[in-house]
Amino acid sequence: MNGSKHIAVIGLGYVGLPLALAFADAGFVVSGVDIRATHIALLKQGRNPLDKLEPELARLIAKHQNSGRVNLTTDHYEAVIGADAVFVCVATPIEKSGMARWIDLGNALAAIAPHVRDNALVSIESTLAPGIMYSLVVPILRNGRNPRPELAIVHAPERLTPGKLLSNLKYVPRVIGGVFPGDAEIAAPYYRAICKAPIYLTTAPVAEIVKTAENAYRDVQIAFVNELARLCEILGVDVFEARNLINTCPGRDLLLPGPGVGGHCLPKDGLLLLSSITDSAPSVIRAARQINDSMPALVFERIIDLMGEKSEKYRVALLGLAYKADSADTRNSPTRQVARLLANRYGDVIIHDPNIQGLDESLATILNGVDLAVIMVGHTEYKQADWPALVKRMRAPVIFDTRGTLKEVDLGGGVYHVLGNPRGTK
Ligand code: SAJ
Repeated sequence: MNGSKHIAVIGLGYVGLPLALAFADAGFVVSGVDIRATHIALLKQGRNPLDKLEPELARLIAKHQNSGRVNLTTDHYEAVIGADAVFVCVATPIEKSGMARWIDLGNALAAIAPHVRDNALVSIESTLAPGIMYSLVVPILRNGRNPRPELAIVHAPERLTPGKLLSNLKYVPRVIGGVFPGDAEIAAPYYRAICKAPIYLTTAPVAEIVKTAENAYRDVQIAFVNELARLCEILGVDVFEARNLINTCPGRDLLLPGPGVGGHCLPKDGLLLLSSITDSAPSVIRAARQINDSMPALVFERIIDLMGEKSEKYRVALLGLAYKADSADTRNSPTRQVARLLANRYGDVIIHDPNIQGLDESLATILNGVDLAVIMVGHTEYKQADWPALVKRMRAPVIFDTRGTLKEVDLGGGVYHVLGNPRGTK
């Protein structure tokens, strides 16, 4: 399959934008639509509205600004009219109440349904709760006609990580779940045109489970090691040392404990997976959410303990606002929660992040006169910093490491505490 095909991408965020650019780069004619006029305006100027740490994304935006292969619009009709395939990439978030919000997806589908041409493919890349393809997506797309043979509909859930959007698209295997027999086979050549990894064909309900369960599983794994960290705190055992030794046993791959689970996917996908469960049976997925959500408060308590009596006058610096290492993405950042708890109690709190404009002063400036530096994210810059020089600038050279990032680093006499070991100093 090649560029003689015209595709439309609905929603140009973390998922839709790299997808649209990958198709354009593979020679397809692409129409991209987003309801955010400012977002479209930035893209039309050749500017990258997303992850500043992904240079390849910026390069492709600039490359296709005038390539004639990418048309950007806020008008759904203009985007989908005549398209051979439509890829729906709108966000499907969870409300504060814990309920999934389907309104954005529903609105996007309703906006395109009357205009998608007969025999076109519609692929839903947005993460869905089990059952949503049949209960929401197909009825809206049907819009008074039979979806088959007039439309092929699949769920091909995205598997992208900020910072690696384009390489994930190319090298991470894809799962395509068809609504009717034959639909997944119609979608496969489109994905083969942009993805070098294996492509697995299945049914829509299986694809719904696969996507939400792969992230729920990761959340549960992180919760396990976070629970272990909490236990080790009580027992005075170094959780990072214990973890390394546990992982010497074949088949044990404990993830890393930390100050909580942020990002767009992990905090919500387990809840989406559970959303059709109405009974109150015990749930390891729900328990994992509670454990991971409790971590910022645990970090806050440790900070209070470390500040001790002098806490009112202490200056604390939280190092890292991104939700994970070497990223500039702050969605659901655990650091924000710790900062809020600290601010409620003491007022100002210093936050640093080398990847975020406005928070990227030098560590030497940030740590000047600080009593406690808290490593919230394992950014490479923190691993590679000249700590013996930095601790000299601190008023009290105390470092609390919630990620184990500095365990092997020379701190030049700084007092080191690590999450999961209250007595853990170097
Ligand atoms: N985290 C830990 N300990 C770990 C790993 C992660 O505390 O050992 C925390 C991170 O700091 C972060 C959160 O969990 O706050 C999520 O981290 P993540 O590495 O899982 O990254 P995400 O949220 O970007 O997850 C994405 C997922 N991809 C999609 O949803 C398409 C996930 O399935 C991938 O496994 C992950 O990227 C990845 O490995 O890059």
